[in-house]
Amino acid sequence: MSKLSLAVDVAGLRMRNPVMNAAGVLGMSPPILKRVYDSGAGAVVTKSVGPAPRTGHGNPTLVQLSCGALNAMGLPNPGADYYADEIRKLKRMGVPTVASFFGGSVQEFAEVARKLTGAGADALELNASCPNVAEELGMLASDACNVEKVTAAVKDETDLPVFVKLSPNVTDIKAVARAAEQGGADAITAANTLLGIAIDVGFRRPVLTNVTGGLSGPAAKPVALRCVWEVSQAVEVPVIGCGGVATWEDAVEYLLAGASAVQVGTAVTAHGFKVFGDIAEGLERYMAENGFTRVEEVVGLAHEAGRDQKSKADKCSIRV
Ligand code: RRO
Repeated sequence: MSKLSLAVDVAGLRMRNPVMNAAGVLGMSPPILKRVYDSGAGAVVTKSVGPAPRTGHGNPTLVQLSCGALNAMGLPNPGADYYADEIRKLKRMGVPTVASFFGGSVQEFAEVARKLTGAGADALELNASCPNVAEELGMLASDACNVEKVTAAVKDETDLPVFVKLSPNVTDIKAVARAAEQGGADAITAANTLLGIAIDVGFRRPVLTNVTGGLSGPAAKPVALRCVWEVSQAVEVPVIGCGGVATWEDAVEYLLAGASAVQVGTAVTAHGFKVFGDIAEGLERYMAENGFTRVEEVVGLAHEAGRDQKSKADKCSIRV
């Protein structure tokens, strides 16, 4: 009988287990991301970096809600050149690193991808879905044609695995996922945050300076899980689940829905760094108790039952 292993290979990124942090939550400082790795993550993901330094939106940029968090950071980052050095430091510390990035045009995406590849990242996560910017960047999320173009341009610049992170704020995420795959995406990350708003009743005005923000945490989980479910049916490449993962049960739900790995974001604020190791350990126990030896054996297992349930539900629905 083969020995149980949590190790996964997601589109060429080898990890000791399928748990990462989500881009943004813990910034990009090498010592902090090293701590994520030392706390049990299989790989780390940096905050999204762009071609030039950017301050982001003014405060307040984050609101804690009973159901999660709403952020409108506005892509603050020190620019790709500075970042490249930080990635080199992380790599010297032996941390498997996914560099998240964005651009304001096809050329900028390609240019940043080239710099991050040169810095030694293990994989790139192309952020096609920041909810907190106007201009063409904000529009990219729902434009399948541009997602394909940007992905293809990035693939021309790098031999690294490219994960394309999609937005849940679209009518048909399957179409955008297929476009990314067509452009050469090696994996799809589903999903970024949900557009939301919070209003201060005392001041009678929106809390966030940017007015709208991206909702993450428990409230986002069912939506992101549905995105993973749909995307994994629409594309051949692996899917990475992101949205409200806080426990090993959440991670297993994502695997059953079709994700090959998961990312943990908002839960780090509630549970601390130990959340990564706790999820990996819980997943290992679940696999042992249920007779699985490889993570891949769990991936997508709920789909067959889902198809049966759906066809029964469709038969029972009343036609008028
Ligand atoms: O920086 C942000 O405002 C931000 C980004 Br880049 C993103 O991808 N998702 C999000 O919720 N916030």
